[in-house]
Amino acid sequence: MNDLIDKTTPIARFFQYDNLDWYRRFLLSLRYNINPRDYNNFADIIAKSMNQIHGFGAPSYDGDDMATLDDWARGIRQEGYVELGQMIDQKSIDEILAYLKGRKTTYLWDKSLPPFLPDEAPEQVSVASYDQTTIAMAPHLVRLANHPRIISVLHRYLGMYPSLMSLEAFWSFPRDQAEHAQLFHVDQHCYRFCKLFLYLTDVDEESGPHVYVSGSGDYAAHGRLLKEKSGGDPALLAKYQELLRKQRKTDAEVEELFGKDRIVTKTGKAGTVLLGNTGSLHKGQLPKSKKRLIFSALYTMLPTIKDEVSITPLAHLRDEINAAYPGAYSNDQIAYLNRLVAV
Ligand SMILES: O=C(O)CCC(=O)C(=O)O
Ligand SMILES: [Fe+2]
Repeated sequence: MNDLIDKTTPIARFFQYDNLDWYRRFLLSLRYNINPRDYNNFADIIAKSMNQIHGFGAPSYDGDDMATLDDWARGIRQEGYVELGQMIDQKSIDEILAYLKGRKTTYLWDKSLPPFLPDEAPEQVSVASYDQTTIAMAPHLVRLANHPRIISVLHRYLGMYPSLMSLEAFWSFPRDQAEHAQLFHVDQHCYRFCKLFLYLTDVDEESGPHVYVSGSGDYAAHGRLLKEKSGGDPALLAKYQELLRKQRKTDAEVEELFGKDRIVTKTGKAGTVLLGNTGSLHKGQLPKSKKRLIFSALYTMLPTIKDEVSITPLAHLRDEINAAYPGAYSNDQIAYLNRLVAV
């Protein structure tokens, strides 16, 4: 089939139909060539295709909050975030904190800095993060990330079975200057995706609550907003377009464009769970006087392709999920759900 191709040229290997690297490149360039305002349509196409390929039905969840599941999924679609309340009790929080005690962290935004204990974080470190293996082996966390209530909401929201793509847990410290994810930004993990956030410490205004801009994840609505805000003034339109494009935005810029009313600050007791489309504008507010520990799990439709996958062997996981949520999943579903973080 490839006889006509000069196999000595560097490009030749890409003509081979079984070249995985070619598909990888194709999917990645597709990602960057699709305009974000078309993500929703494309996500529907992916969901349909994946459902055909995998043939998974919805997780069989029979909690007494079935109607609420639809409301939550709609909330993620429309506002971007929903709060699921306290899903982990204090005893479990204490067990997680006891497990993490004495384990080292790294500076989330400069991995060249050697690991340190969170209590001994250097002054320039604003956010200290545990590695994914440490988090995957912690008590309760992966089990929570597999909770049928959460998976059922995400199944409704994504239109297909979610994949857990990564696990994070990090301390944010009171410092002088907000940086990186402490400034308003949007994440771009997939055509449609969602993050679970679990507060592991009590979070009030002093301890860096998570903040998001309601409805800002609806990219198709941005055109209308820009038109409305600029009132037909081309210079103003250009200014707001540029502002939307910027990777990080100041609080003042976000207030000017979206209005103060749409900015939502999520305080909550340890154990509080949020589900959020972090394709919405969001940030972790810089803590004022108290440090904050948060766990997050990222769920996508597809592997993110460009991000590295870190897989932890967790031999007990299937039994643990089956025991915690009897009848909720088939073993294939458990394997699929966790395949990018654990085997
Ligand atoms: O620290 C936070 O609350 C926000 C972190 C963030 O931007 C994210 O996890 O996507
Ligand atoms: Fe983010």
